[in-house]
Amino acid sequence: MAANRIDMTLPASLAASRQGGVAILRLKRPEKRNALDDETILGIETFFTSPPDGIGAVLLAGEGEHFSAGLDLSELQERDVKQGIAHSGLWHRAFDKIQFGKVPVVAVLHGAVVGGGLELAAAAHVRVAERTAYYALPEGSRGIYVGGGGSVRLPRLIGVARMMDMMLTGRTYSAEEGHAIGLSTYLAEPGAGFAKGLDLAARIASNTPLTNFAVMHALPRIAEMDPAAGYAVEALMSAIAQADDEAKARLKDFLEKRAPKVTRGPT
Ligand code: 1HE
Repeated sequence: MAANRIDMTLPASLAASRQGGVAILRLKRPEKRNALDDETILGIETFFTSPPDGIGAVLLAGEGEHFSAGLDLSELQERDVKQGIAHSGLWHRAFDKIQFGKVPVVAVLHGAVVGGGLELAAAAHVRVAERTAYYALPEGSRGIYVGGGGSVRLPRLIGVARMMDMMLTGRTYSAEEGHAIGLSTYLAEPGAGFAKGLDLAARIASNTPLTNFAVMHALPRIAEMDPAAGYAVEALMSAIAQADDEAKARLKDFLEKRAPKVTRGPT
């Protein structure tokens, strides 16, 4: 299926297109290794605040040899404390629009996925890593600290101890190591990540919106609740989802042998 342009005012460092029910957002500043300047972060916020009508998932990818080199270090001039807090707040706002936005996001990772680039990837719901991907948090050696929600999201993916190690020692994880510790849930051969991500995004877009809402918004919150509160919210969410007409139609399709069975399938 051909990609269609999306009419949205975005900075030159981002390109949006659409393929069926999937919107594709590309980091498009390969000459700077997709370093994330303020304009790009604002563009990400714009895109995820109002994704195109009718899409059911977003695919996020980077152009060039790397997913993202993180914060644009050339913009890191002398900020005072107040400006630093505001800058971090901008990243938090933009990445929250990804994690708690309207539709699930699949990120395709390749080459450097470092610093703020890793924080961006961590805000997505599914991560596909090509075998060229590598992960690092060079903030430690640059005398700075993560500011794009990394302290909140990364320990939930890989644990506090591994993030501490990455920041204190500058440790780099390969694609395979990152996969083993939970930074990705799919590995792809070099150059094959985009097609894999698009396939996954199309599958996600074919779910009912209510189920995708529950997975994006209820699941991570339930996981943070005490178990008793979690059971209560889960019961409510499950009752709401199953009462939807689309859910009833899908269950009927299965019972009347029109729906596909669960197969071992490719991973
Ligand atoms: C950049 C950036 C950047 C490249 N900000 N300009 N992130 C880092 O500490 C990672 C810094 N970057 C690197 O380690 C390397 O550039 C890469 C491993 C990612 C890629 O290496 P390579 O050899 O392919 O590219 P390069 O020659 O290093 O860079 C090409 C150009 O991109 C060059 O500019 P040019 O004008 O000399 O051509 C680089 O200066 C530029 N460039 N990375 C600005 N990050 C919310 S808090 C988050 C905190 C962080 O993210 S800290 C981590 C920052």
